[in-house]
Amino acid sequence: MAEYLPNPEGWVRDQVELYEGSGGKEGVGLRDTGLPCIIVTHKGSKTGGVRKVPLMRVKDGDSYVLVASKGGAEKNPVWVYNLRANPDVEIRDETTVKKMMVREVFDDAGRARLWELAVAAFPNYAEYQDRTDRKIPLFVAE
Ligand code: F42
Repeated sequence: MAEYLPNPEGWVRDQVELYEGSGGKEGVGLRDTGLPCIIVTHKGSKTGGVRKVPLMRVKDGDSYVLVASKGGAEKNPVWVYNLRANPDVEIRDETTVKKMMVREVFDDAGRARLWELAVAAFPNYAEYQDRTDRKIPLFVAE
């Protein structure tokens, strides 16, 4: 079993610990918005350690859309490179945990459809995209 390497960002780490520690019964909502989040457990591309990131829950049927917005930061979140290197993930959605595979979506039509779902689930994503020059990476977990 690889070692769990907690997220260095305090509020994110606290959410992961509450969410996972309660078996998905607590800590599901994003701070003041209360909008639902999922936890994506994956492997660090350099350390090989277990990484856990909370993301907004964006569903496309039984699949999840993972939006690498990082609040509109200039650089991609590090988990993007982890997922590109190793697409095997485990997704916790409240009390349900599933092993899934991710793939990045590059084509314009595919991205446009998923982006619409993302903004419907979490309207701030639109503002985050306006804030940055990078094209926010999108992954589908299925
Ligand atoms: N971030 C999003 O991008 N999209 C969302 O929808 C989103 C929602 C959300 C909801 C709740 C919440 O609590 C947080 C939310 N976040 C969302 C923030 C998200 O959870 C991440 O914290 C954020 O995207 C930043 O991701 P990051 O991978 O850049 O994380 C940083 C803080 C981090 O953990 N960095 C580590 C560090 O030590 O600095 C590195 C982690 C890592 O993966 N290291 C790799 C390894 O091998 O272990 C190697 C790294 C390398 O150098 O290549």
